[in-house]
Amino acid sequence: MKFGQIDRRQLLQGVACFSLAGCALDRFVTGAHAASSATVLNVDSRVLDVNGKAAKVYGLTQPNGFAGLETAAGSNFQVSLVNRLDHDTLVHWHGLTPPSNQDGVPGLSQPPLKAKGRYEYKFPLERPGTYWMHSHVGLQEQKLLAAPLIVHDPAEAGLDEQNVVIMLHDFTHKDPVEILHKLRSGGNGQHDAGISKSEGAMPMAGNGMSMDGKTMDMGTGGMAMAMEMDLNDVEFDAYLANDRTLADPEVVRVEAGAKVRLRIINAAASTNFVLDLGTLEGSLIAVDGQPVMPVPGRRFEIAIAQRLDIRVALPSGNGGYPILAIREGDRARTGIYLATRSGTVAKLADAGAFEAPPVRLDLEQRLRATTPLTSRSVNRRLELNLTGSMARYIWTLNGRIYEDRIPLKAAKNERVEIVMHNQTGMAHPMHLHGHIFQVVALNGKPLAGAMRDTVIVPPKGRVTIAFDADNPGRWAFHCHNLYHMASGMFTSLEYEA
Ligand SMILES: [Cu+2]
Repeated sequence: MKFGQIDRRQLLQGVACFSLAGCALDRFVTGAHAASSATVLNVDSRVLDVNGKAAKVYGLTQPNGFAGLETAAGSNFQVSLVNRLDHDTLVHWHGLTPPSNQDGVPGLSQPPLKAKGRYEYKFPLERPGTYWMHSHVGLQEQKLLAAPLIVHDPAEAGLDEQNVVIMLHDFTHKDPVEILHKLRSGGNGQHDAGISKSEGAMPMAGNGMSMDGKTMDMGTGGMAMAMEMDLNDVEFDAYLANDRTLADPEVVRVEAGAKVRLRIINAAASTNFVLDLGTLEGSLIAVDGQPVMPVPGRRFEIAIAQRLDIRVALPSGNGGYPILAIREGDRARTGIYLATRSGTVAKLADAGAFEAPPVRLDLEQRLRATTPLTSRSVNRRLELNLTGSMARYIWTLNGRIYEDRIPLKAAKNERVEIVMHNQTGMAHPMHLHGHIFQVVALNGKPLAGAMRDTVIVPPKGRVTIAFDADNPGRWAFHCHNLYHMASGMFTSLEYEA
């Protein structure tokens, strides 16, 4: 699978492009943006070598092997999605705001795409940014059914800046269905099925409400009802950056002194990371594709499903620079290298000396949107309790699993505010489909925070988001930890007629 590292200078010089996406960008850069036909995206299976062991995973590629899609704002998103598998799939365009019936969520937006079937998608692309696409069917995302979706900004066409896309995954050789089954059978079977050994103590269980409204028991470890917070509930075999581990990392060639825009996508099923730029000084310029007031730094939190756009300026001499992603609460890491043509790269182990802290709201509280929501009064306030039980591995919203949900309601043109209150011992990266929201309060403290589509709500924390109800339909609203979502932490936002 080819990930698109487009050298914009090559494009500007008219050198033949080496990927379809590059060609699309070239058309855009040169202004000859002719009426285009749909880009074919094939969902297929493929074999990936992970640390010397073959794994059958999914792929989401154009016919030339290019992973995902690069296009430009101001054009149409026009895709022909082809299912080359022998079973159902469906792909969600994460961060885009399509009409509801093109959002790719089975049961809410459209039926699953049958084996050998094809869906056509077409809607205007207004917002540039770093987005991604992934399956919303079963646990397919864990088997890498995901790809980058980059929407370039026409206003940035002349920038002398190299785009480098980095897509992160957590990887397991096990069957994710088996992992989920073991999580749900709970308790002491954790050591043999890819389940983390790190959480011996019980976390606090939700708000005492189970999905059937009865008081929730604390499971076998109830007497030890510790306040301990859980970080990772699945042990993985590897962490990938653009499908590769640090044993065989991608090396992206750059000019000495080059300006680089990293577009980092956390496509992991169940892992929050801390991004580490090493000796490079970065400037965070966008989260989830939406611009923020620049935040300087070398380490940045990135929760499941979030994206970071970071500008770095390389030193003038030759060199190699690892860009790492470290699993929270752990030393395990993955990454790529930026390296000048004669710059050497020293191999790094897949575990470093630095244990990344838990991903919380440290970065979030520093973020300020460059284009916040307009100032207006809130028409509707909703409360969403993040509930559940680690012991029984049932994760819920307002005490209910998806099948028993009471949809959140909104009416067109309302300003809606949702207070999310996490009553569990795990962090939950919450994703609302079809809208870009603003983070307007953290633990009750107001801020003019980032515009986003995914925000982490830490254990016992409260995060308030606001958005304009401008995209009627039925929308998914869920925790983006795949195993939490599959266990019930999923509701919908539905517009009143
Ligand atoms: Cu969750």
